[in-house]
Amino acid sequence: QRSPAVVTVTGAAGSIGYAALFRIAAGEMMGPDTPIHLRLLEIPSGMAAAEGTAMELEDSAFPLLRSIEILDDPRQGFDGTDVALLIGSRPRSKGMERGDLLAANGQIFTVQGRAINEGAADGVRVLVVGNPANTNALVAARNAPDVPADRFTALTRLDHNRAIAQLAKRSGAPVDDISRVSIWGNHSSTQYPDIFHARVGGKSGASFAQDRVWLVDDFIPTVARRGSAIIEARGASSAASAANGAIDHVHDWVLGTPDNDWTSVALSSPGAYGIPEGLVSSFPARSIDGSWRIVEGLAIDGFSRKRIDASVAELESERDSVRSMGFI
Ligand code: NAX
Repeated sequence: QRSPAVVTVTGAAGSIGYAALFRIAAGEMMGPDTPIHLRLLEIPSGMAAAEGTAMELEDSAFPLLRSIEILDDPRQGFDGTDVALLIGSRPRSKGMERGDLLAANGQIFTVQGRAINEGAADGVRVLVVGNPANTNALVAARNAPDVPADRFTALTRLDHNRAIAQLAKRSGAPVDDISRVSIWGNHSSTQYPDIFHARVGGKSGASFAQDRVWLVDDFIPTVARRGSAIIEARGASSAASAANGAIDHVHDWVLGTPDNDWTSVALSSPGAYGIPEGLVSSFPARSIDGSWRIVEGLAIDGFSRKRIDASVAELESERDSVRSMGFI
């Protein structure tokens, strides 16, 4: 057995938290050999529900689950943390302006970034799920100056998985015959799901992209607006699939991506592909020896460039907003 991992989940009483925690405790995220110490971090109004979730976790008698703590103090919540899933955030309520949303979340992720900076384990891995995820990750990272920026990531794996699923439907190829899909930019409706470098069974993704009507009017908007379609159908936002994406993300970060494939991760740009340094943007990336490496050297044509640039422009404007509010 490996040494135990301290896993902190914020928003533990919420829908995604509920869908994620049991799978984490079952070993699906850190692998079957790593015992887990769980920290459920909530705000005071979520503490009672988190207690209930903790009772159910206990009642599952997961062999790998060593302890469960329920906390509402970020400092205690991130003390010694190896993996932090930052799921809890302030949702957009009716009539809320985008600026108000960025301000409310700027507060939350400033506090959490500082607490991670003070107390988390060396080598901490942070995944931000709570929206606006990319910019929340930027705020947290900037408030944790002693933690390398590449330890802060945001979730676009759900978008990545959605793109694979749509491509499987279109091609008839099974999901596990599809590789090298890429999500670029922001986790928002401006994201760009890129299939030009994908492999679909024995074929190139580019051969599917030749059908521009399908690509532009169907594939790209279906992936980019899937979250809204699910809210409309379910009356609630994606929870189990988001939890699944988060678990896939951390699993691959810790244990590696499969040979000959890559995944999509929002991480601090080193300036790759002309994306301004420091923006937390989604890139195609491989996990090697426990670190994300952006896939280099992909040819980006005019079609893709235009779409990447539009999403990056949105990220820049979010960054400028949180900067003007003093969060970074
Ligand atoms: P819920 O409203 O069910 O749960 C959120 C939980 O977070 C609540 O229990 C709340 O008390 C808690 N919380 C709020 N502020 C907190 C803080 N400062 N510290 C600790 N806990 C806090 O939302 P849920 O459906 O679980 O979604 C959570 C977040 O994920 C939302 O921001 C949502 O927009 C985002 N999503 C991100 C996705 C992605 O792919 N990146 C996809 C799914 C989802 O939309």
